[in-house]
Amino acid sequence: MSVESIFQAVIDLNPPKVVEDVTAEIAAGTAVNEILNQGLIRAMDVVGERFSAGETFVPEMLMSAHTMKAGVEVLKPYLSGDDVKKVGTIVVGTVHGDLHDIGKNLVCIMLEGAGFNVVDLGVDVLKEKFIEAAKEHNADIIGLSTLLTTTMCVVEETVEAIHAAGLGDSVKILIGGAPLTQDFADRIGADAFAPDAGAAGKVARELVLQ
Ligand code: B1M
Repeated sequence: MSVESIFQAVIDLNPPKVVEDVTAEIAAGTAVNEILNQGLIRAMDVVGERFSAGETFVPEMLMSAHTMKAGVEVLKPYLSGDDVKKVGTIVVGTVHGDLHDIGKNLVCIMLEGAGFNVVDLGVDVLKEKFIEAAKEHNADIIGLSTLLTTTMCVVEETVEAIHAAGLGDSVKILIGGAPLTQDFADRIGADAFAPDAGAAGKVARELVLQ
């Protein structure tokens, strides 16, 4: 049992072993961030590299996602605190055309931990849906996630639509996901960029408390 064995169990596509090892590492007092970053997320990076190299295919990526989710479920109570006073509401989703949700789900967990009421719209979310949900829930922030370079333009279109709907003054826009950067956020007129789930919680708090 070790963080290394969690990493290996994700690579081996073995959810029961991931659950067993994550549970054991928590009991042994290993830092939750180490389990997440060095065990689970590092394994997804290896899966991605193998996919790029043509060594694995979509079914394996799908199974690796399922395996990682089993580990995240065990970690979830340790990532978000229940007793944090609510600081605001954030509507979050993966933009239209993109089905990746593991990173977005982690971001939602960390935002809850940072004190937000989180409205998770899921994946493949149309720009109109973000606007409608932000109005309905009187959101302070809209969070846009994407993992594909091909859907970066959809993030830009969604930001434009939010501004065109007149929400830009009352609702801040936070973006994140592997291909996105602070430069990209500045260029498209988003209010903030967060490189990872931990940073998303911190940046979102800064946006509403500033
Ligand atoms: Co896909 N996929 N995938 N995939 N997939 C990537 C992203 C890829 C990099 C793999 C590769 O080629 N190396 C590549 C994208 C290349 C590119 O665009 N440049 C890719 C591709 C090409 C594809 C398909 C096109 C493959 C195909 O069909 N030919 C297809 C696209 C389908 C679609 O979306 N329309 C596809 C499909 C899939 C699966 C469905 C099989 C599956 C996703 C299952 C799921 O999510 N439920 C999948 C997977 C698992 C991956 C990899 C292997 C893992 C993604 C992941 O979960 N990472 C991925 C390779 C990789 O990431 N290394 C890959 C772990 C996660 C914790 O990290 O999501 O980056 P991440 O989230 C981080 C940060 O980015 C940030 O915080 C998170 C936590 O710290 N963050 C935010 C994310 N959102 C944020 C929002 C914020 C703030 C921070 O504020 C709102």
